[in-house]
Amino acid sequence: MEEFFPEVDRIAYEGPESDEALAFDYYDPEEVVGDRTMAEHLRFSVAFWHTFTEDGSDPFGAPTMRRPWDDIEDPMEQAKARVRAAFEFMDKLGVPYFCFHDRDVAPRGDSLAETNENLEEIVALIEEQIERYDVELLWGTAQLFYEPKYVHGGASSPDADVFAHAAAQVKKALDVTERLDGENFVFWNGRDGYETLLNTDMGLELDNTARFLRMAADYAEDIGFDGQLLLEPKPEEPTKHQYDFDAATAFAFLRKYDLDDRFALNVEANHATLAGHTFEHELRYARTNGVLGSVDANRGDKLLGWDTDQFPTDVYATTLAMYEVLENGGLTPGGLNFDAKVRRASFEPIDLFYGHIAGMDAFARGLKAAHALVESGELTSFVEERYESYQEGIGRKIVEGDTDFEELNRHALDTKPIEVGSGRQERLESVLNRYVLEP
Ligand code: XUL
Ligand code: CO
Repeated sequence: MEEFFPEVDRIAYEGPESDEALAFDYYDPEEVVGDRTMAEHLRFSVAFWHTFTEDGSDPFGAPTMRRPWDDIEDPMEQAKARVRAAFEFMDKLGVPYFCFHDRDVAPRGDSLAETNENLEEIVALIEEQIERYDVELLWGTAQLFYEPKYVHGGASSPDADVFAHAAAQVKKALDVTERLDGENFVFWNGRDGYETLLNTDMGLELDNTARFLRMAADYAEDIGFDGQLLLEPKPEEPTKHQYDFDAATAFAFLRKYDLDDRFALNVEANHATLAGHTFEHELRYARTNGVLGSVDANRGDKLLGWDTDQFPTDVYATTLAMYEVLENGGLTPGGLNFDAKVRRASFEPIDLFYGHIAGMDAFARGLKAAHALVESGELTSFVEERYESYQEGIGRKIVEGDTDFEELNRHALDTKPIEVGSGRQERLESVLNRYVLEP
């Protein structure tokens, strides 16, 4: 068998005592945590684009990464080698899922029809690899942001021909996602936003975006795709103002256009940072509103104002994220997709393994800490007590919709003094520390 990563065997769980770097310290797929195994809780996925198409170039510098398939000149042969490498990689890593954009896996042709043919040919190979390995498709998506025609957006483009082209691309991407038994389909339409209001009809752009999503949902139904449809919020980059700014904005959009029963959200850590939120805020907002569908697991850098897409290695962040996931009852059919890339200076193929191992271990450890925290009930009992005034008396009447301003006014005039309790933030942070440090 062709080997793209001959220096790596299957990555095994060896525990924190082991000094083997190509092994998991905390991720043991079979270990049962609460009601399911770690693998079932975490549903890890490799992002095809970051792991198999990045070359380490940045606006100031040339590619730093030479991959084993880079010497293959024919674009289709190179694409096939990439796919085979991807499955070898995921198999060795023991990651059960992957995600891809249509244009990550197959080269563009001279026309949309030729591009579709290329995609079909590569998808046939992916299908074969899925059969052969224990790896499945978490989600597919259409890449509607690279080509110059998408300069003003896809669904929100001022040009109807671009809207139609974007629709054709999504149609095909849905077809192949269905063919590959994908469990979800993501819409991150990266240029659906604007640079300046001086040239923008915001109302039409929003209405058209909703029309686009509705037609996509209808088409998904027509072809029998019963996976989850997901919108991925991001506040900026590449456009200055993206319409799906954050979970709250995306949810309001879905509600306004009556799409909230068809779409859930794919929440990404780094996008939360860019929106000025914490990751757990975005997860909580989505969960509270019943639309937490899936997660792009990565990390940003608060000192940098762009989407750094780093591997998530901060155990506090993964603990708080997994707390939300557990309280959500899990993510299925969503998962934790590593929308993350190794740094430009981590250019060796082996770094791709180290990046994923670090992320998987951080989430495994976060899962255990979060599970212990949930089980202890230390946070929930505090929160319950904090709101207990709504259990009886005037509070109960408020939540039951059984009072009005006249009665509340009388209640306020009669209540003195009002005694409010401490929020105990520091105490609760030390509780959190205890679970993070000794899950
Ligand atoms: C861009 C981003 C995308 C989506 C899929 O910031 O996160 O990779 O996840 O298009
Ligand atoms: Co993403």
